Amino acid sequence: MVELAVSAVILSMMMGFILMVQTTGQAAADQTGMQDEADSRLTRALERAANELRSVVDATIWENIASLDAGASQVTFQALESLQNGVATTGPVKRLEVELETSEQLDGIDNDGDGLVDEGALYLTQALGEADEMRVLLCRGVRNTFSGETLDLTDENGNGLVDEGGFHVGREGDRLIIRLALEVARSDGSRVERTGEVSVRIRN
Ligand SMILES: [Ca+2]
Ligand SMILES: [Ca+2]
Ligand SMILES: [Ca+2]
Repeated sequence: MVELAVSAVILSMMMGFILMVQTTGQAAADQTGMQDEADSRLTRALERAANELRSVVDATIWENIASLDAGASQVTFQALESLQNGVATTGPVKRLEVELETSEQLDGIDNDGDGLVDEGALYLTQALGEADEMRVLLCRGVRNTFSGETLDLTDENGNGLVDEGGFHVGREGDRLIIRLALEVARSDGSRVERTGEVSVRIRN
C-alpha cells in the first residue's frame, strides 16, 4: 500500500516535470517566434521606406531634415519618375509618417491593451492630396521614442539626435539615415525590442 502511494507520488512528480519541460519549451518557441516576427517586421519596413526614398528628388523634400534636432518623423517628398534630355519629371507626392495607434494615447499607459505602451504605426501615403490618395500601413508597434531615448532634451543614446522618435529620418550630407525601433509583445507581458537603420544616398 505504502509502496503504491510512493510510486503514485513519483509518477505525479514525473508528470509535473514533463509538463514543466513542455511549458518551458512552449515559452521558448513563443520567444523565438516573437523575435523572428520583430526581425522580419523591422527588415520589411526599413526596406520599404528605403526603397521609397532611394530615388527621391532633393528639392522636393518638404521638411528641412538637416535642421531638425530629432530628425523627421514625417517626410514628404517626390521621387524621380523619368529623366529625358536632361529634364527631370517627378512622380506624385508621397509621405512617410508615424502616428499613434488609433486607440492609443500618449500617456505612458497601454490604452488598447496589446501589451505595448504609446506605440505607433508607420504609414506610407501615396499620391498625397490627389483623388487616388492611398495610405499603406508599413509597420505596427513603432516605439514612441527611439531605443535608449527619453523625452528630456538630451541625446542619451549618443546618435547625434535629441529625443528622436521610434521612426525618424536624419540627414548627413547627401545621405538620408532612416531609423526604426519597434516592439512586439510576448504572451508573458514582456516585450521584444528591435532597432535598425538604413541609409540612402540622394542622387537627384
Ligand atoms: Ca498599446
Ligand atoms: Ca498610451
Ligand atoms: Ca539620440
